[in-house]
Amino acid sequence: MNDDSLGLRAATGGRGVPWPVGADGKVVHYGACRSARRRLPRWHATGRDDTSNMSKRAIITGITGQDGSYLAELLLEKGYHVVGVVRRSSAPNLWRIEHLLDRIELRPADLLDQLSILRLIDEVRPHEVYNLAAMSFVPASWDTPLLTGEFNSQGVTRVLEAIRQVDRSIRFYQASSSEMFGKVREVPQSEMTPFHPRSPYGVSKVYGHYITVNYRESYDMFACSGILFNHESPRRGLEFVTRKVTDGVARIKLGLSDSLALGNLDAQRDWGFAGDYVKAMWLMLQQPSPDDYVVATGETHAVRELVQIAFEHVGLDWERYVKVDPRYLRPAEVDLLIGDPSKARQELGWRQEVDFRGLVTMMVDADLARLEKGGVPAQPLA
Ligand code: NAP
Ligand code: G4F
Repeated sequence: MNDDSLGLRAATGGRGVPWPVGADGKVVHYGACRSARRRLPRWHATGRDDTSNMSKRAIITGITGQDGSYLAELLLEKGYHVVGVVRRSSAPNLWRIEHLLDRIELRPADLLDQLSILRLIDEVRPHEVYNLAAMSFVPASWDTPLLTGEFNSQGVTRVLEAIRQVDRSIRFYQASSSEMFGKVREVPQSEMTPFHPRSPYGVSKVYGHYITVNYRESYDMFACSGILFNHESPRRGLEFVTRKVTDGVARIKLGLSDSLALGNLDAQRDWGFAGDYVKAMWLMLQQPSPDDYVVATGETHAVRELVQIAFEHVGLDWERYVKVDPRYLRPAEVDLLIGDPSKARQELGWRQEVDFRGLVTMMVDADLARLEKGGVPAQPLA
């Protein structure tokens, strides 16, 4: 498959990615044969110039998703050459990165296809790989539990294995999730809290987390797992509760709808802004050694509170519009999530900038603006 077969010619940068420059200012050559590649130093002994982002290349799997789009923006700001992974689909799904298409390179690969991942890593020779691609919607994981495992568990192994075979000095970020805590064993949840996942999604992410830890411990690879709590934005998929609520509120306000059907209003989540959270991903890969970090706000709010703030923001009383529909209840629920981000704050210097109310009102405003401009639901203008 080539870029053309995906209809991506216009969106795809040149294949001639620059070679990295070493600390001595000389171009680093990796050798043409596999045996030479195997002799490459590991991450702690690399001759690469890690102090300058100007020469760095990063691969983002899941670049068409919410986090991928914000991370691509961040890495471009830092001077990276950004390579985004897109999978074949019957219709392109590029709306979140449309504004970046002339500055990033898109390459075809799929987490289900080991050879495509191996070829990608071998051809791009990135300094950093951010593995954000996943089946990320929890309810869908009960409908497709095996496929969810293929994406979210074996998919991680495929990327790690490709890195191991091509160049173990490549730094790796795995998008782990607070869903792994599930039926929580302690409050708040930290890096030391045991996991008790409550969905096939949560179970699949536990595998992804531990295989990342295992490759770090087995092969001395710079592999980090970011245990991120819920993070949202105007680019969030419409099926997730925050976006469903803010889109619903905007529709009701504009007279396009007269009710909003939701599931469990009592569930509590630690919600932050995706734009803040991608900074933590990058910071993890800039540390002297690899580790795992919880990224969260340290606050929790019920879905009911999210609903109340969103309706209040447009001057409406939520109780007149919201209906509970049992179709949106889950076979097993995660009742309460609240993260302890102390380690990320102390070791990474990470801080959130957008608070919960700021996040909800930002999303309502963005949905109002989109709908007023006639934006279609699947392709928000934000
Ligand atoms: P998202 O918007 O659903 O994006 C998922 C991305 O994965 C999309 O780009 C999708 O591509 C891609 N993808 C899915 N299956 C793939 C495959 N087989 N091969 C290649 N790409 C594939 O998710 P997100 O909110 O940005 O989350 C990013 C990551 O963080 C996910 O791993 C998620 O599980 C994890 N996470 C998210 C949160 C959160 O609150 N957002 C919290 C913790 C962890 P298409 O466009 O082709 O569908
Ligand atoms: O927005 P949600 O669908 O997100 P959920 O299940 O917490 O998962 C998200 O966050 C995880 C991190 O903890 C990520 F790993 C995962 O990829 C995803 O990004 O649901 C949040 C809560 C749930 O308790 C759900 O039962 O909202 C409740 N809820 C109530 N009514 C609803 C609805 N959720 C959805 N999607 N739709 C409803 O109508």
